[in-house]
Amino acid sequence: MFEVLGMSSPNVLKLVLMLEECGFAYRLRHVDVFAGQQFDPAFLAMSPNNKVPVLIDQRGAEPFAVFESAAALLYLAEASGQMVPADPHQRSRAMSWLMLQTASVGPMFGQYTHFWRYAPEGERDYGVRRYESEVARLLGVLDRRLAESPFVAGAEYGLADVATWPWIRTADTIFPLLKDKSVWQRFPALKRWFDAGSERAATQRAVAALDALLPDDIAAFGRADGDAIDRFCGRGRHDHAANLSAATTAD
Ligand SMILES: N[C@@H](CCC(=O)N[C@@H](CS)C(=O)NCC(=O)O)C(=O)O
Repeated sequence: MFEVLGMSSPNVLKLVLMLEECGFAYRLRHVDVFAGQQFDPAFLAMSPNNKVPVLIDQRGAEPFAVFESAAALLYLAEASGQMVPADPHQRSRAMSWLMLQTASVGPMFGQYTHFWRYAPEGERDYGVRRYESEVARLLGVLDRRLAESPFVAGAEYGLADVATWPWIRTADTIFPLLKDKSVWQRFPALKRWFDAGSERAATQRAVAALDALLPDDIAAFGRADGDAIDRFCGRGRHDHAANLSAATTAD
């Protein structure tokens, strides 16, 4: 049995998709990031970067926690012997696309979400333009790749698809950039791949499991006051850089 600590977000969906594709039994446990549960010492002991998801392998004598979603995907690939090619070159190609997801797609799409959703009025325009531009560029990178390859890393559905699909789902569902659905005409190969991914039985089970956490997130967000949102965003009295300068001056 595996446990996933998380919320209804794309980085968490990656793990749920992978667990479903590999046929592992799992349980999802909600973490209230708006209440700051990711900063609890017990959580930080598992995830030192105070982020969800965390994968907990409960099959052994002692539970084993894995942080960083791509590391958790690789852990599950090794545990199952599935979703990653054995051939060294194909395997390397899968790692490149997996790392492109974790180094570029996740952070750029995530910062775009931060600016259009959380930036204070009057401070959002430059950030939104910068990250919207990056999102558009990365959608183009993926579209060009998928015009030449059935799946992100090659001929077989695998790790890189599972890592990337949740962020394309989020883009399609909530991004202002894709509110006008005709934008999809610019990315036909990506759309073909995204729609094929949506039809997979494992994807449908994973999305249903993840969406079951949505009411918890909505309730958590509703309970969060301004200070709690500031902690989540690292600003106000939770601004890490300002607190660093204050501590340095006091020394
Ligand atoms: N690189 C991390 C990113 C995870 C991440 O950004 N998690 C967000 C939710 S999707 C989070 O935990 N935010 C809470 C916080 O930053 O305090 C991964 O892939 O696991």
